Amino acid sequence: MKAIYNNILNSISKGEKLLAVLIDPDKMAIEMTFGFIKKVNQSFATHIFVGGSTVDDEATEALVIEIKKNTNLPVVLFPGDVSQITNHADALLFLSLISGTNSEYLISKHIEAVSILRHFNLEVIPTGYVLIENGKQTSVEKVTNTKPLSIQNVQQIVDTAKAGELLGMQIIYLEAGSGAIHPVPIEIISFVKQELNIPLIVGGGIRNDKQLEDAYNSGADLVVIGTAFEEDDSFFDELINRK
Ligand code: 1GP
Repeated sequence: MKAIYNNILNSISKGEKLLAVLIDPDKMAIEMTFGFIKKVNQSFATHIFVGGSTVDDEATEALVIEIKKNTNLPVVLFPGDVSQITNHADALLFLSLISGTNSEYLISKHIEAVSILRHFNLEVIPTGYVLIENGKQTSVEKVTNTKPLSIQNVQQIVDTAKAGELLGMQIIYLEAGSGAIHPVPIEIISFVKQELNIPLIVGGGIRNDKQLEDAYNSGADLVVIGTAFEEDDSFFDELINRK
């Protein structure tokens, strides 16, 4: 039962690049979902991620049900909290915030999630989540009460990502944070990629086609974009043209 993860591995082996559109249940009204997902379907997006730092209980489930009605793309949970886990999605990024030392986000929330996951038929993808400094404080930083890794200390970032792999995580997610001023620098993506034998996700602050292309060219296997679509859905048109 590793369909989503195996598909990611398959795409990578064929040299295909992946794009996830991130939808925050706090910012997407249910009645807007149909129109938005229609645009996602027309773009070259390969995945839909759903999650946010602060989301009302049950808002995620209602949104995921609505999204699933309107697309065949895999819907993957990217939860800010245990309350965002729903059995209606296809998979869950089981995020451990390995760039920080807050045990809540390293292991405690995961223990809490087990009583829910035990009854669910949800693909769980163990993910090493690495927060990188971007020029401003992001909500991940505030909510988790952790500091991002400095972009000056590339070796520490590389070693953190590698430690995640050696611990058995199946994906590493380099995160600049939602609405980041600067996306993860390309040289950091490239150094991390050279060390890893598992897929690499990159997200945060990617707002145009050039930044997307740079992330892919430096080694991102899957890029996550949320804010650029939320703020201006004409960004989809750029992506439709690439299809
Ligand atoms: C945030 O990496 C994602 O967790 C996407 O970031 O909203 O800045 O695209 P943006």
